[in-house]
Amino acid sequence: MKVGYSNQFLRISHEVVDGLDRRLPVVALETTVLAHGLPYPQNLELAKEIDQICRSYGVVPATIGIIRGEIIVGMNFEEINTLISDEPLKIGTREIPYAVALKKTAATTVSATVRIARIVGIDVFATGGIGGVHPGDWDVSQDITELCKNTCVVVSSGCKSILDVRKTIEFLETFQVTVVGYRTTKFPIFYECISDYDLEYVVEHPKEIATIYTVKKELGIEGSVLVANPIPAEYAVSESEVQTYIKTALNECFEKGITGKTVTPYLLSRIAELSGGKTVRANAELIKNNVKLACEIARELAMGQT
Ligand code: PSU
Ligand code: MN
Repeated sequence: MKVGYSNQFLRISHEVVDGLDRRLPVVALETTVLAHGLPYPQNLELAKEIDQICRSYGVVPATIGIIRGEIIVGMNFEEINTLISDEPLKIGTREIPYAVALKKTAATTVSATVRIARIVGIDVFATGGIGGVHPGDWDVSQDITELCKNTCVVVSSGCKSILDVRKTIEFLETFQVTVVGYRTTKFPIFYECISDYDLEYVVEHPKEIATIYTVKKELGIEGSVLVANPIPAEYAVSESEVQTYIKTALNECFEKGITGKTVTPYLLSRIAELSGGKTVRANAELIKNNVKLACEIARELAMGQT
């Protein structure tokens, strides 16, 4: 398909088409974190705040999701509201064809969002945390395989400590994902900005990230640049505190027989309840912080093109 244009399965909003045509900075945003990661109405409020942040940077926001089989790039609030209220599926890249063909409503995870962003030609994507390697039986997120295949700048706050963080970092290496810490030498673990996991490659400025990405793209080295951007310290929740909530919630999963991809949404909602909303606030703040950095990178990339 021609980059930047809608087709029978995929509709790009006029604003995003215009942004891509004029080579304005555009940032892709996912919908799983809204639909499955945060409670209502905080998720809709966050969507509005993200939109405002993007606009304050002169960036076109491109929220991606699927409504009744139609892939939408550049969802408006009404569409976001429809999606989150419609008990959407949570889909990765491999489920995109299923959702479209069977006319499902679906929230896109990191993998599906990066793939759709690539299809339409968006280079920068902001999220909360990426999926990775789960502890225990084999369960490795498609996010990692997508990041190794498709070229995009992905700004995240690392991954949650409910994952096996060390194995996730090793998988990122095996699959040749370029990982850089933004002003940090530690791989962030979502709610907490410091961790026991060292990051070797550190950048200090959004322009450096834009250049790394441009080099990767120009040389044809497939795969993404994963930017590890820690939660602002004032909103961090200590890992020891988070661990107590996780322990309780995991025990409940075991007792209730909750497995597979419903585990993370269950853990997130229980951690939110057990922390009295503290983790929800942290989640929203780290996403906003990632959106800001993504906007700065997108602006640097756009400036480099002219
Ligand atoms: N981690 C979080 N919050 C999230 C997710 C992960 O801290 O909302 C979502 C993202 O959309 C991510 C997906 O791409 O979960 C990974 O799911 P799975 O492990 O099922 O691949
Ligand atoms: Mn999985």
